[in-house]
Amino acid sequence: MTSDTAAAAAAMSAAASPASGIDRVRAALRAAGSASEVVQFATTTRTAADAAAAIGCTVAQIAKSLVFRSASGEPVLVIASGINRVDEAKVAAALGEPIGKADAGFVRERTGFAIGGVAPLGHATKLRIFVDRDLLGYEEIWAAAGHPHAVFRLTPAELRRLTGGTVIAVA
Ligand code: 5CA
Repeated sequence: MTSDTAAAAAAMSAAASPASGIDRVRAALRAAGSASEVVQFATTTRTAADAAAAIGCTVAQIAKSLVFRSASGEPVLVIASGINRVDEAKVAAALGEPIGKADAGFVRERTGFAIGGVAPLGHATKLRIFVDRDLLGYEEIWAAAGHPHAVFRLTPAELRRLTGGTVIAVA
């Protein structure tokens, strides 16, 4: 299978079965030796504000996973504090090439997750990852778990370890 075919298959299975995104996150957590548990809510956790309201934490403690597309067409994941607006110029400077917003199809194809449920790990393809340094200031943070009603709790140190992301100022 080519990597394009694999990405398309992962994207199709993510579309066909909402639970598969959560399963993929759980599997990635276990494979990395994390004991973090996925928590599902009846209410939506689609946005950082929704997630914070459901969890009962601050919006700043939500690690939102935003997908961008580099000028050369590669996926770039920026994991940012829920209160920060990502400055594309700062990410571009760290990456070494311009980035732009990714559309919903590109996000699904490259991560295997639908927007609103993009997790920081368990992706369908390899992504270049940057972590917002502001997230390091919290004892615990929460991230999407592959579905717009699912999240998991972790520490900033675990986020760095699980993603291998480069810590930068994104805002
Ligand atoms: N589950 C929550 C909190 S963990 C979550 O995923 N939040 S999020 O901020 O990471 O995801 C929502 C983000 O998806 C938005 O901030 C926005 O950047 C992006 N988004 C929303 N709609 C679209 C769209 N139509 N095309 C591309 N990106 C979109």
